[in-house]
Amino acid sequence: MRFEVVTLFPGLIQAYLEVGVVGRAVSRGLLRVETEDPRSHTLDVHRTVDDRPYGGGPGMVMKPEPLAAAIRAARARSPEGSWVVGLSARGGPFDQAVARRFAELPGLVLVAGRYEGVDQRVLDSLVDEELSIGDYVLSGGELPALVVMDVVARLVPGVLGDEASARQDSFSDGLLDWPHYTRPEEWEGLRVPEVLQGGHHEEIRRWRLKQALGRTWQGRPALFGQRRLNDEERRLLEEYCAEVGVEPPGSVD
Ligand code: 4GO
Repeated sequence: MRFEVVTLFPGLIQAYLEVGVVGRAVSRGLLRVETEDPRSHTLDVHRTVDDRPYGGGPGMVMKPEPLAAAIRAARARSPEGSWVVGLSARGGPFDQAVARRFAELPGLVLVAGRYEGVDQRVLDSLVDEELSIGDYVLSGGELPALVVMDVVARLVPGVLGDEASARQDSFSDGLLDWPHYTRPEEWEGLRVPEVLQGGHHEEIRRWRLKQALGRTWQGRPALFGQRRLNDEERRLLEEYCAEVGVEPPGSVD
């Protein structure tokens, strides 16, 4: 899979690519990430990429010509069928389902704006979809671009190890994670749950599923909107609710 990031700060993107799961995927050739800087497409001596907003008001707007040239350069390097995504607080919500759709594409061009935003005509002409990573305002689209890249990269075959990728599409899907523990067995008077120390794989599987179900129900009940529970899951969730004293979900069929 190929990512192109259009950004005035390519160093931000490059730094992230040197570490961790994504960094390893790049060095193993599973992902290819390139950047395109609109400033390299300016023609004036000051290398101007922004200008004052029509209609007045504070702040500056990314001017169309260098940004459009950068998007076109990135798109020209991208395989046929790649998708151009703008990162913006007014975009649609980016979530795991959008990431799964993107993971099927040959390439993504991520457009990270700065200042107050991007000239609307560039969005209208060159951007296929605008996405937001959450309801807050950032100073630039680079962090959202990295978020999208990281989430999508983890879905590319081979990027995660077998175990981690199996987990990603097993029952944990659509649920919050279960609690994790490592040594020491007791830390500041707090003990690791007994069940995790026994090596009874079936009991451990049930405990984790129960925790994931219970914590999702407690913290993010709306996530159950899209998810049907099987008999085992319903029973485990009822057990969890009884143990912590919260109301279980009403009978859903
Ligand atoms: C994306 C971009 C927030 C998001 C952004 C978000 N703020 N919630 N700011 O995904 C153009 C100039 C947009 C700054 C950018």
